[in-house]
Amino acid sequence: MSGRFITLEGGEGAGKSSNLEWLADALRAAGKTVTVSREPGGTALAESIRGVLLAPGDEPMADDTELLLVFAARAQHLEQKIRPALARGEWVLCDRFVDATWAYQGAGRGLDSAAIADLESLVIRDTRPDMTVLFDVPVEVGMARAGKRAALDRIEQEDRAFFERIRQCYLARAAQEPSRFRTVDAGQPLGSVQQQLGAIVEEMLAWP
Ligand code: Z5A
Repeated sequence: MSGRFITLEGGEGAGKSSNLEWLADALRAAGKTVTVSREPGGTALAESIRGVLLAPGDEPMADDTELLLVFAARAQHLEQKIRPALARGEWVLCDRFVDATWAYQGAGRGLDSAAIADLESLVIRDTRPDMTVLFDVPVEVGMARAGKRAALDRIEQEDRAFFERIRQCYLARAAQEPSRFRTVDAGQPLGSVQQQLGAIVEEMLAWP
């Protein structure tokens, strides 16, 4: 038995969380057993690591610490949740995965690609997404949406240039791997975004 692994990616306020359950419901309506998760997080231990990663604090977090924590959470998530669900034949829908590390730690923080690639092969091995849906939104639109929240987390407090590098990295990765990525214009109203997602769900349901 082998399930399907779908990841959702995008910058701040792109609408991943808003559409995750919509996608899960569409797949369940077609008879699929769906596990919904997120990164960093997805298990109790990985959620604890998420808390450390995102909490603003007095002590600045070193970029390498951030990178290692992201992969520590991912290792736990893969081992305890993603691989077992895929082995049961389930469809795993995950809000962010390793493309976020390339975007945030790679393009955003400017960390060494070779280090990220090494950690990627150590932790992920052959558990790769079958499809990645990129929610693309102009940075100012996404930041305005996210800014309506009560408080910004540690990473959300970065500046516009940081988020622009992230957006460009995601778009470049989508262009490099067109067979895996589907890009949604997430600057549109929710109804239009879900219309685009509907076409993507149809495509998934046609998989052999
Ligand atoms: N991170 C990392 O650095 N490295 C990694 O490897 C991984 C993650 C995996 C937590 O992720 C942080 O971890 C994240 C990257 C970093 N950075 N930060 N900060 P997260 O996914 O949990 O957090 P997030 O990206 O900040 O979530 P978000 O800003 O909430 O984005 P979203 O889930 O895509 O958006 P949303 O919550 O669905 O929507 C935001 C608001 O916009 C909300 O009020 C909606 O009602 C509204 N919205 C959504 N869609 C629309 C449309 N179409 N029109 C109008 N309004 C809309």
